[in-house]
Amino acid sequence: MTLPIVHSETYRRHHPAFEIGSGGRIMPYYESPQRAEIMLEALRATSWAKIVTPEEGRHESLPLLVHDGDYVWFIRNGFKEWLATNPLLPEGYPPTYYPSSFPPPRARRRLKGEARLNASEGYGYYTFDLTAPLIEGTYEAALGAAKCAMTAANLVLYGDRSAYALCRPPGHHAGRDFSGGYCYFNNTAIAAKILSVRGSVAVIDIDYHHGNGTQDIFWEDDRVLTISIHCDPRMDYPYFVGFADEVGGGAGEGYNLNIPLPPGTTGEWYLEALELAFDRMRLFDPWALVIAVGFDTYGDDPISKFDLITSDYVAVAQRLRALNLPTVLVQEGGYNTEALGKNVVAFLEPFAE
Ligand code: SP5
Ligand code: ZN
Repeated sequence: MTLPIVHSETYRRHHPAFEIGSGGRIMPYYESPQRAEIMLEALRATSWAKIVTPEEGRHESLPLLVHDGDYVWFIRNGFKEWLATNPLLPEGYPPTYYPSSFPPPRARRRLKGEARLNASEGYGYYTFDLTAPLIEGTYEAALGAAKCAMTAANLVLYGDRSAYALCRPPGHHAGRDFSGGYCYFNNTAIAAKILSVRGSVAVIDIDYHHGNGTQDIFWEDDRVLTISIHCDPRMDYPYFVGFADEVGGGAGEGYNLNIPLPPGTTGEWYLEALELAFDRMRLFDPWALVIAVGFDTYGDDPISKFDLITSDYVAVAQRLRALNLPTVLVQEGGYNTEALGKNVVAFLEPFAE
C-alpha cells in the first residue's frame, strides 16, 4: 500500500512574523512552517506514504496556467521592487511587504495592467486582506507549492490512482489576479487545470473556508466543476463571498456549487453536505477529482468554528474514495499544529493502495 506524497523544502522560505487580528492585535502567523513540518513528520512515520520531490525544472510559467501575467509578475518581483524604494523598515523581524492602501470599489478595473508601475505601494491592488504579505522567500515557496500540485496532477495523469501534494503556502483563496487568506498561487486550480487536458474535472473544497480563489478562476468554465463546503460567510472568513447563490457565470453558469454550513457543524451534518456535493458531481461525470483538503474544520482549530473530530476525517475520506475517481489531493488550511499530524494520516490512509 502506498500513496505518493509530493513535498518541497521550499516552504521554509515563507514565514511571515505575525498577522493582524481584527482588533488590531498582533497575533502569531497561524499559517506557519511548523504546519508542513508536522504533517510531513506524521506521514513519514506511516508505512504507506511514499515521499517524493517535485519534478525538476524552474517551471516559472506554471502559475500562468491559472493567474494573470501582471499578478504573477507582482508576486515574483513586488517584494524586491518595494525593498529597493527604501521603505521604513520595522525592527525585530525581517522586511515584510504589507499593502498600505487598496483601490476603492469600482476603481480597480481602470488600473488593470498598470498597477505594477507603482510596485512600492501597489500590492493593495493584488491582495484582498492583510494575511498574505510578501517576504523575501514568498515567491520561491509559493512556486514550490505550485510544483507539488503540478507533480501530483502529473502522477495521476500518468496512471497513479491518487496523489497528495503537501502544499505550503496554501492556495484556494488566490484568484486570477489576487492573493489573500495566506494564499498566493492557487495550487488546487493548477492541479485541476492540468488534469483538464484529458476531460472534465471536479474540484471539491473541504477546507473550513470558502474556496473563493478557485471559484474565481473557474467562474466561467464548464469543464471544471467547483464545489466548496464551508462555514457560512455571514459568520466567518472570507465574509463577502461563498454564498449559495453564486453558481458561476457565462458558459460556467451552473458549474459552481457553494454549500455553506453553520458554526458548530458536526461530522454527521458534514457527511450530509458531502452527499449533496456528490449528487451534483455524479451528474457532471468528471474523469478526475481534485480535493482541496483543510483540517481547519477540526473542533479544536484555533481560528474556526466547526466540530469535526479525527474519526470524521476517516469517514469523509472513505466516501470520497468510494467515488472511485483518479484523485489529486491538495493541502490547504488547518491550524491546530497538535492535531495536524493525526488528522492528515487519518484522512489520507483511505487513498493509499
Ligand atoms: C487557507 C486558509 O485556511 N486560509 C484561512 C484564512 C483565514 N484568515 C482569517 C483569520 C482570522 C483569524 N481570527 C482569529 C480568531 C482567533 N480566535
Ligand atoms: Zn481554511
